[in-house]
Amino acid sequence: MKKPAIFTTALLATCAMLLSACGGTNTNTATNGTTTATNASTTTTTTSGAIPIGIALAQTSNVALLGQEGFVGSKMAEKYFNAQGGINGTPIRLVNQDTGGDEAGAINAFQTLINKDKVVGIVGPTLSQQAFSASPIADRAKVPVIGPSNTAKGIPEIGDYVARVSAPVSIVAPNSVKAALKQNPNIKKVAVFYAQNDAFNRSETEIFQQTVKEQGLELVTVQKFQTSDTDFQSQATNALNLKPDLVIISGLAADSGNLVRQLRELGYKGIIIGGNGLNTPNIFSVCKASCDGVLVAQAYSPEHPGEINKTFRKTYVEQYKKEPAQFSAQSFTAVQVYVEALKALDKKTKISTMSLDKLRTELNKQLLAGKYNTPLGEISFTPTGEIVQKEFYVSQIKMDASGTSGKFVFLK
Ligand code: 1QQ
Repeated sequence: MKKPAIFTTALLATCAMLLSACGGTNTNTATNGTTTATNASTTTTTTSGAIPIGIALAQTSNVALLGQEGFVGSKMAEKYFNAQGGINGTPIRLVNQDTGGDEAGAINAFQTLINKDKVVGIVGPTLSQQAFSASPIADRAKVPVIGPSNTAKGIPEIGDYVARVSAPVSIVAPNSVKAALKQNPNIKKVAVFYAQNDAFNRSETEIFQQTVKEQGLELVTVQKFQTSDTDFQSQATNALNLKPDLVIISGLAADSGNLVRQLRELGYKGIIIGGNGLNTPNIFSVCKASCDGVLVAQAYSPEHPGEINKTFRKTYVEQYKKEPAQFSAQSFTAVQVYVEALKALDKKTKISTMSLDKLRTELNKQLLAGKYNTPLGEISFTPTGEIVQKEFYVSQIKMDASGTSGKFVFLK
């Protein structure tokens, strides 16, 4: 069976002349005779000839506190790389499908992007919890996926088509424990909290608990909660009765923010470490003044000296009047990987001559083979799709006196 070819030069020329015809039909026969699948509902893609990259992030639900930042980063990348000529002259076009906060939403978004929007690859989903359900679908369909913020153990191992630009908890999380010990070498007793209904949090807490033991600290209690919880009085009281000198929290944004606030309200004065779920300024409105002092390990620093990061940071600050967040930098990076891999592929074999199936397969091979100078620094991938990244950081939240706004201050 003949596979659908896309982006043929002939098709682009035909579409340029017959915009409405291209947008309104389901198949087009380009002048070179190849049958080209197009889709009436993705008219911009087909009429503009832009190369569609799928973005499947949480733009709604509680998880939007994390997903929106990813979305912003991907948008910035689209603008930036298209201004630089896209894929050797052909622009990219991001096709957004909101995943919401759960697995079903992520599965739907992935299926739509794969089958209806016919994207060449996907950036997403926001949570590891969603990735374990949705990414296998892309893998089976042989569509590349780059996880922009999935940090749980086992994500790249989902399949050959699944990679990530978000360094795993095993590499990132221990740094914050070491930073806490630097700030207070007298820490002995540690209380750990984690959201037990979320794959990333189960994975992160395992690393935190292991690090606590490796550092010779005493793990006095492990308290569990749900990502949907808002009241932590009983877990917080149980833990504080044991007089910990360090509290470590693995949750998502809203739940962790509320837990931080309630621990301070109950009188806890020691250091709090937040995991990756607290890695967003969006928690400031949840824990307000109580966010002050929370330590969060980072896989991105706005101060990274690379040229692309300087441009990324400057553009971001101009637009949003604050420093770029890790999730924005990671999504920008995920789009960048696609752009650079597509460019390299196109130089070897014109991608306009490839069927969509072939392009997806070749793109997957190409992206795993490349080296990229990104806002995260220089990165590459292991053959399984794990990110290889050099620099990691720890930040501390500094809230202003009113407790309404704050920032992540990077520790030296
Ligand atoms: C994961 C995470 C989340 C906190 C990212 C938004 O690290 O689910 O893996």
